[in-house]
Amino acid sequence: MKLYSFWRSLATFRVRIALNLKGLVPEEVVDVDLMQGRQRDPAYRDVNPQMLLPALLDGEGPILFQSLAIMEYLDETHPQPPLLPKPARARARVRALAQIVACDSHPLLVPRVREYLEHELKLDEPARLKWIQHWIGEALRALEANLAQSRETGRCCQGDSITIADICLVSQAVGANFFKYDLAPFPTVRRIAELCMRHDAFARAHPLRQPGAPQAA
Ligand SMILES: N[C@@H](CCC(=O)N[C@@H](CS)C(=O)NCC(=O)O)C(=O)O
Repeated sequence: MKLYSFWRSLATFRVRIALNLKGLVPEEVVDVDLMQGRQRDPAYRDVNPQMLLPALLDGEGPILFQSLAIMEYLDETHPQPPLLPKPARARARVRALAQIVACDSHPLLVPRVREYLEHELKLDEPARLKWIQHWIGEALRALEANLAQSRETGRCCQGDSITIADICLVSQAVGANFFKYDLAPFPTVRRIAELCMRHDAFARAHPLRQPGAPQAA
């Protein structure tokens, strides 16, 4: 396996957690520096025409992209431990919780959006931070309300086993931290994030533990 990665990428963080949980170690990790715009280099565009991280090459390919699709692929090809529950309703809930993060919040915070706000819409730094914090908060409020109300919630988002929803929740919590968003009003999110981060598979995947990362974000 070859993983295209960058320390700060929250979508790649999700895939790193899934790989770790499955006990999979890519033979090669290719660094694509998002801060220098390397995702737009022709060499990487040939790998993933969408010019986003992560991308994963498994064997001969074709290339895998989009973190949710990659995590489900890993779950299907390496079923133990499962990252989705068996019952259809529970699977739907796990996917829905994951999508609050990966489809409705995180895409609004990524470099291409921040660059558009800065260069096209001419928003200054405080306005850009306001944008980011708004969308982080929307997802945290939705997660907290669902998790706190639902009988399905256990030690993890869905019962007591780690699923794709927990992986996404952790990426949201770490992203909130990067952008100085206080998690105190979201006790259930915090509790699950803290529980997961005590797990080695999550801890080793943390953005700040990757090559090239600074001591603090
Ligand atoms: N929905 C995608 C999001 C991918 C994404 O936006 N990745 C970010 C890094 S976390 C990226 O590569 N951004 C580059 C850019 O915005 O130019 C996924 O979950 O994989």
